Amino acid sequence: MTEHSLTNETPTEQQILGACPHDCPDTCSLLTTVQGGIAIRVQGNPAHPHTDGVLCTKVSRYPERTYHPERLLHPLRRVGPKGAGQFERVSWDSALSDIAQRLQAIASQGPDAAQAILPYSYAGTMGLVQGEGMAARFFHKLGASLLERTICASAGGEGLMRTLGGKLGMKVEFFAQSKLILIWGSNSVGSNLHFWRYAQQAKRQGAKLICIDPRKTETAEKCHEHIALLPGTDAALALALMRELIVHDWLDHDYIAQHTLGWEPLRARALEWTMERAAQVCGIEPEQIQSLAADYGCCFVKQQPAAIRLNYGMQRVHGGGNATRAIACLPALIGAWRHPAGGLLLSSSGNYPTNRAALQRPDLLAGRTPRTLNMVTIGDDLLRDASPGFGPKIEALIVYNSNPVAVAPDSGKVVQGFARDDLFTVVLEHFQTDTADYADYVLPATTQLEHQDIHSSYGHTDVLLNRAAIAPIGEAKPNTQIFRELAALMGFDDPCFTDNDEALCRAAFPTLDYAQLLKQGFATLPVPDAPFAHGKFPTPSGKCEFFSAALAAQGLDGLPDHVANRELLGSSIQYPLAMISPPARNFLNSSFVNVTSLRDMEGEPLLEMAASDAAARGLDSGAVVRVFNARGSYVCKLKVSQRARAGVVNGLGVWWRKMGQNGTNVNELTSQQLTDLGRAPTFYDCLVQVEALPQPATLTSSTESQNP
Ligand SMILES: Nc1nc2c(c(=O)[nH]1)N[C@H]1C(S)=C(S)[C@@H](COP(=O)(O)OP(=O)(O)OC[C@H]3O[C@@H](n4cnc5c(=O)[nH]c(N)nc54)[C@H](O)[C@@H]3O)O[C@H]1N2
Ligand SMILES: Nc1nc2c(c(=O)[nH]1)N[C@H]1C(S)=C(S)[C@@H](COP(=O)(O)OP(=O)(O)OC[C@H]3O[C@@H](n4cnc5c(=O)[nH]c(N)nc54)[C@H](O)[C@@H]3O)O[C@H]1N2
Ligand code: SF4
Ligand SMILES: [Mo]
Repeated sequence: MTEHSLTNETPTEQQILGACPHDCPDTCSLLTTVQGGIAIRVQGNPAHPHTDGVLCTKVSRYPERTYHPERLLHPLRRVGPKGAGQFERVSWDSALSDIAQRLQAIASQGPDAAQAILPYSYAGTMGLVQGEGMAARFFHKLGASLLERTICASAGGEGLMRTLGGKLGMKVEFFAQSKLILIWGSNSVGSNLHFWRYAQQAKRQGAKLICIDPRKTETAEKCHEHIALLPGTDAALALALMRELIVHDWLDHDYIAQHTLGWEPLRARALEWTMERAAQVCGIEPEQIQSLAADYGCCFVKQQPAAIRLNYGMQRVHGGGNATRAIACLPALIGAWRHPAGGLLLSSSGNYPTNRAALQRPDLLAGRTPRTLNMVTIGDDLLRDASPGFGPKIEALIVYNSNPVAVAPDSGKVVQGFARDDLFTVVLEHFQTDTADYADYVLPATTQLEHQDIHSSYGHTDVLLNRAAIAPIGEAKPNTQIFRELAALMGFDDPCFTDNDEALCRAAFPTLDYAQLLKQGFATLPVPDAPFAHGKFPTPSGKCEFFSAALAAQGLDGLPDHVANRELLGSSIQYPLAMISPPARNFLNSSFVNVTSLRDMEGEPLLEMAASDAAARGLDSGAVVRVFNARGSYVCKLKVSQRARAGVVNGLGVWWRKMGQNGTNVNELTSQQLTDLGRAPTFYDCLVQVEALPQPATLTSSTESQNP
């Protein structure tokens, strides 16, 4: 709603409170300035302590993304071949009625036939309402296949769950008072900015910061020490660190005795990991482990708080679940949990009293148990025929809040699957993404400035309400509205399909004071300052479970161990380099890649390589290279960089394929293999080779002579 001043020509400004919708631990509180119905500025809310008036570069450019000239404004129907991006404008009525008919035709083939329909979504918005609010109701009622939403965090999540009992840990604000901070598998400066501000506060007060990351990131540069281990070797490092704590008796025996389970077997396991053995596995010097252990042990001796900010970068490998478990054992060993500023934080999302059942209504399945497909293996699954083990072939795919053609692994397969002529695909989007290019229908969705939502966070412990600041652009509709209208067309008459977004927001946290949310935009959960000071872990035993009987019962190792990468450095002559593909600072996964000012900051798709590896291949910075393995081949610019360690190349992600030199991105190279725990992807467990591409002149002529 806009107001116009009576006294002069310029419309008055209004400020609307919102929440950043992106998949980022910080979940900032937004303040959008609206003038004459136009959002002219998006700022960080100074009244929200974690946001503290500051946004990252990406989201401070939100008006540029919202009013982007390429925003999808109308429903589109495909008129060219799949992938060619040729569409014609159609009305909402004709698009939705055709989609409803197509889905109905599939669902009516038999009692479980709707399983041939698959929703595919992730965290394009983290909002509980525009996320799975109305969408899950729709798919539950339909009886569509269920989706395991595991593309990001489920190895670490499962590891944490089996050790601490939940996605719980330190409150982020207390990092400001820590004396030692291990930043482990996280590029906080780029991906967790507001945590980094607390870490900076601690640094100014004398804390030591140590970064554990194969890449020398912006964060690693600003820490006192950087341990550039090989990808997928974190458990070996953690076990050797434990051994040092044991050998020097830097152990809180009282905490271990009272609040942990499985100390004796863990001790025996850790004693197998000498510094020399771990150093060899990790590709680092034994002295680095010694020094890390001395710093961690010193906090025990001096009774100073030692904190670990673990992030998901370290769990995208075969052994990601075990590595998380090994690291999550460390704070208990030195009793770090006794202090509010000690312990570990990977995710805080387990603190929220979210009523997911009220939003998503699994009861609408009404006793049916559709199969569950894993979003990581979408490439293979789209190419599978019907079989007793798999169930029906996937006949229809509804994609929202995700860009799988760019972000899912092994994209050669993903593209082949999306290109199937007998697959009916609907994509709800803001932009014509790589995925939208393969759609039969593209439906324009509203952005966070145009719809209402409610948010939890995985980096702090506040709930945020997002109010619509402006009217929808063009004919865009909120995801919820699209699923409401589809439900009506399919004859779903349960009253829950008429709930509006306000009702959905209110249903998410029934125990919360909604009036306060409306007033200040956020509400802080009542969470104890030192959650495990007196044990009380929400595990089956109530203790920090070094040994997990639940894992052992599944035939798995009950203790954490080092589980080597599937694609282990040194194991292949053909593909001798390990490739990781962590986020670029100015993109968020594949979001923002099409925002010109941000793309200009990132330049173009790059591969960082150590000088020694480049010299061995006769390559220089600026060379156009082919990065390849048995799964595919990706062409980009080489950057010889001290950010890359020997043996490891960094292909920063996640670019849109269509902006890549040969129409691919890093995921052309990554595999669909899953992790040890949590059925998660192994993006950073990936071997490649790199070679120069023929000179630009040759490249141009060969491109010209190619048939499209
Ligand atoms: N700017 C920006 N912010 C983001 C994102 C983004 O794309 N861009 N992504 C968001 C998402 S989806 C998530 S899940 C969160 C967290 O997302 P994360 O992917 O955890 O993001 P980063 O903080 O960049 O941490 C990844 C770091 O882990 C390092 N790493 C890779 N392999 C290993 C390993 O085997 N061991 C160790 N120790 N380190 C390893 C990488 O070099 C990188 O610096 O961040 C979110 N924030
Ligand atoms: N190689 C490699 N691949 C990776 C990773 C990596 O580190 N390396 N990281 C992985 C991780 S951690 C993650 S979380 C995944 C993320 O993968 P995705 O969840 O697919 O994230 P995005 O690429 O940001 O795509 C989200 C899409 O949702 C759209 N969207 C946003 N809001 C809305 C909305 O309200 N309605 C609708 N309909 N659409 C909306 C955006 O325009 C965007 O195109 O990628 C994974 N892929
Ligand atoms: S992406 Fe993260 S840092 Fe940036 S505004 Fe959103 S929540 Fe804040
Ligand atoms: Mo993620």
